[in-house]
Amino acid sequence: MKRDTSSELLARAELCIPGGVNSPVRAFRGVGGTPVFFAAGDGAWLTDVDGNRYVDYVGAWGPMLQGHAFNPVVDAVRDRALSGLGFGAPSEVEVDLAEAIVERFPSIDKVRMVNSGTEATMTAIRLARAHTGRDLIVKFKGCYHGHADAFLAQAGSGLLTLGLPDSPGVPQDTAKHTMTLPYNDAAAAREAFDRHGDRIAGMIVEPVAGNMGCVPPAAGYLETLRTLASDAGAILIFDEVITGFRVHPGGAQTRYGVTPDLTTLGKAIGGGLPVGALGGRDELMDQLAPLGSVYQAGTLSGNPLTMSAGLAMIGSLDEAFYGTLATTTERLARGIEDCGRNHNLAVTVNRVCGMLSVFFTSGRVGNFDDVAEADVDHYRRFFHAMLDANVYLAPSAYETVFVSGAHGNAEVEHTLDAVDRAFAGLATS
Ligand code: HOZ
Repeated sequence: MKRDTSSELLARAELCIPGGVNSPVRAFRGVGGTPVFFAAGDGAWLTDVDGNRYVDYVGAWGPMLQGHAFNPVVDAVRDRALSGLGFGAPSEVEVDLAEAIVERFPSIDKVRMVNSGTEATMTAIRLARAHTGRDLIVKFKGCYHGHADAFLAQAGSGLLTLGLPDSPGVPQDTAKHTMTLPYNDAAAAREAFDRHGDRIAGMIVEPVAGNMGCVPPAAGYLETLRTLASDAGAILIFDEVITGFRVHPGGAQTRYGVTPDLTTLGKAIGGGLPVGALGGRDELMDQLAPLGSVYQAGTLSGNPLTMSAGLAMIGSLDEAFYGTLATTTERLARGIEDCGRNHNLAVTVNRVCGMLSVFFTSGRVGNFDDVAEADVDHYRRFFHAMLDANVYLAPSAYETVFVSGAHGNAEVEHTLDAVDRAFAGLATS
């Protein structure tokens, strides 16, 4: 397959953009080779600048729940754009989207819009610290909460892809206030709270981890975190930037029945445009300026184009959508497991509605240590075999496959056929 135009664009990009990309995982350092530059997306398909077409499982890293160029979202953005791109002042559509979120998330009385997941998580821990008068933040190894200083210890996503333990430039004085625990390990969490509970301001977790691949919570784990935080007077923050509106209309918190104090959202609520949000009960949210003294602000926050896109997206997510998304995810997961068995390959496929991950290892993958056992070289070869068979997966063994409502029978069959051939190649080499 020819990708000459992508190569030419990369050469140009490398002269004016660090690494040629605006977010590091896109550079293909985790899998080798040249990043593909895309020209267009429609439904479950992407078209690259050389005219090749791929079934897309990145979905812009999550927001494209209905596939690319979804008509209701495109129409909403086009209509809104004709009335002005932004005012830096309140507009009705911000209220509409906030109401739609509050209606679906029982833990959220109020929501503040920001422009990225990173802004949302930064604000969440500021609020937790202000509310408790404590400094310590607990996070989990392999979870990723954006690139603010406090979160760059043993983080997932790009840091795992590039093999970086954390980032230079984070002051020791900041890093010392972050404690990192193993994910899905209730005993480790209990021990940390026994020893440091009265110093912990907040605990932030991806209720389904999506940045070390997809790693669902063990039974009872989220409940344990809830109890520990409540008993210690600490704030429990669910980072639902990925899972919000994907695994359930009310997020992972509704799916698993565990209520956090604060929730961060992003991706789907912007319909594909840049967005983040922070929500929680009144008592906490009213501490944000202008009602309270916890400062947070943003010129582009609540941008009407973004709000319109998000509202159209959320409005399209009915029961039938979630039924289809769950079925498609399960068909893909089982199909990949079957291919693994047929070719005698050690493969574990984790999944939760709309998310799945293929780990080249046998046995359960429940935390980062299990993820690290998987064969990354197999993933690299799998990725390229799939790419050459017109299937675009995340260019990293540590990201999630995102399924959308636009993935139908034809896409599933095309994908499983490609997996079968890719696994045959892995098995014989
Ligand atoms: N950190 C993002 C995935 N978890 C990657 C974002 C991007 O490259 O667009």
